[in-house]
Amino acid sequence: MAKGVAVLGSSEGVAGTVYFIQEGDGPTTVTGTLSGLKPGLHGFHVHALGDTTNGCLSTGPHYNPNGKEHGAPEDDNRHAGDLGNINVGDDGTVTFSITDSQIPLTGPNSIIGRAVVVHADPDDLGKGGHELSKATGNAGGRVACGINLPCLHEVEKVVDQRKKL
Ligand SMILES: [Cu+2]
Ligand SMILES: [Zn+2]
Repeated sequence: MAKGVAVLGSSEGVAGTVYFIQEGDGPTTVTGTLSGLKPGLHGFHVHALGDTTNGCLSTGPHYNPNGKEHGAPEDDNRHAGDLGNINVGDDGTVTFSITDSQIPLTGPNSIIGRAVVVHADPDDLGKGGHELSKATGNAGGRVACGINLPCLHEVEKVVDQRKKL
């Protein structure tokens, strides 16, 4: 079993942790809890680069190893990193579970070391008719991000400590 964890932070008060688990060659399950978000839908993606040196901007575009267009998680023509939307409640928090077959944690297309990004606006899943729909889902700014790190024992301890801060 392969595991990853991303601790998400932002300058805008968004915080949370996202876990990734994959058994063998099966789909990857993504679970998480986030807080500090505006209620409603927010685009949720794996971006190509595990680089947050310039905040979420430096995480690059949606992870797209197969050269496809932006789409919905259930589409054939989608970026591997297209995980759709998360739906934030009136209290600004969301707990979610997503199962997806295009984001393995091992092998050449592994998303370990890549970034998870939450956007300000809903992802239109490529169908909004906006000039950005087929590239980004027109999901607006990047309000929080974190790097998906391999879930080793030492990493788990650091995550637990950061949660207590
Ligand atoms: Cu994104
Ligand atoms: Zn995309």
